Amino acid sequence: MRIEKNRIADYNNAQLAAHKRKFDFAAENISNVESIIQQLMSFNVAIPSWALGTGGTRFGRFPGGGEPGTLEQKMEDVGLLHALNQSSGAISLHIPWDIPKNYQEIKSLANSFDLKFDAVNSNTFQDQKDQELSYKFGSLQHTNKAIRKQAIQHNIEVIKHGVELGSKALTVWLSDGSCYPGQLNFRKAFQYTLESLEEIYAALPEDWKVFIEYKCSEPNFYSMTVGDWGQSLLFANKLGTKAKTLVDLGHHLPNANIEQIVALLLMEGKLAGFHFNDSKYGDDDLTVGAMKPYQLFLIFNELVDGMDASGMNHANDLGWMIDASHNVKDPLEDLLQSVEAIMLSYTHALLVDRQRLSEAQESNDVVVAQEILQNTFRTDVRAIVAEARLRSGGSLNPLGFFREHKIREQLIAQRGKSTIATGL
Ligand SMILES: [Mn+2]
Repeated sequence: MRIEKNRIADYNNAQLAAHKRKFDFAAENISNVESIIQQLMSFNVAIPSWALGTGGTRFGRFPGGGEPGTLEQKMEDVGLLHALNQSSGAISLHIPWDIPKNYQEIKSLANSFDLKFDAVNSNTFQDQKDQELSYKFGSLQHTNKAIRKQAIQHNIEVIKHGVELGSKALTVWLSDGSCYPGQLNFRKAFQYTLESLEEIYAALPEDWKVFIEYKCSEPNFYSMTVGDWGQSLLFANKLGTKAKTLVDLGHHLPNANIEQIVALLLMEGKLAGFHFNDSKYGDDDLTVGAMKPYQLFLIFNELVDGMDASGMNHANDLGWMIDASHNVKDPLEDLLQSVEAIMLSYTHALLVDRQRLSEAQESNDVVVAQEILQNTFRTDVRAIVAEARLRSGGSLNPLGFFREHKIREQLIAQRGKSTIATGL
């Protein structure tokens, strides 16, 4: 299904007067509000093809109905999100869960929804039905050369799919590691992984990048071969300029200072991009900003500061993606909430008075430095984000529209109550 532009316009018109009051109030004290709105309008967050169905845990899964059963339907869902918020204009495919049958048809479908193809993702963390050799004891790190070769070949295949679609990056997340002390020789595992990554790196087209995602634990619980940003950066530095470190917010040990990690990776020119989510205990994959919105703002504060320091383009020079799971919410509603949280944090980061903050830092005025950040964070910028959506042709209230126009009910009517999104 598609949402016609005039339905969004009608919905917006009914709310326009109230919005204008809120926007005028919010914009009153922001001298550069126009340039902030322009930056918001060009900022997009990719939606992964695996986030459109109901998630679950190893204990159970409770699907809500109307889930996309095909790649085409997943793109349709991202198209719905993008129509409503005008900030979800990209999809990130997971291979082999979402292999296009006909590239031209998929590309023109993407075009019709105004979607681009973000990074493509390989999968060597599970065995596929027709797979010859098992990844039970790892893939790129495996002691058996034939298994490493199979995993390398898979990644090269993923690059080929991405080239056809117009992607510009491969994301490699490895579950490789060990569950018990003694299981693995750490140095050998690192060397095998490096050699495998070198072969994948050699297959990258000239204008491509490879994103190396790290994770502290799970599914391996004693060691992860790409376990933290240090290990990822080691690989990325050894591989070359096209290799960068990808930060997933849920992949750190508790209380890690992610904003500091981001600042240093940016300083080194080695930050690939982000997988956004939120968590309380581990890799909870909760809605972005649901638990720690202040941390999200502090991360965006470093992102904007670091990107500006090296003259980077906020919208295009890093990969922005949501990587979350939706166990008890409608996936589309959850994604709308996540994108909204990201846009709010980005707006807050754009609002920080960097001159004053820098002066406070130079003079060690700790109180003023904290005041600058917290006063910014406590500023209500929701109407500014809504204004950017309005000007882009999106809805003033995406969630409200989704509910009022019974989008999920329509998807259930079209697709049925028991469709299951592939890949979960
Ligand atoms: Mn991730």
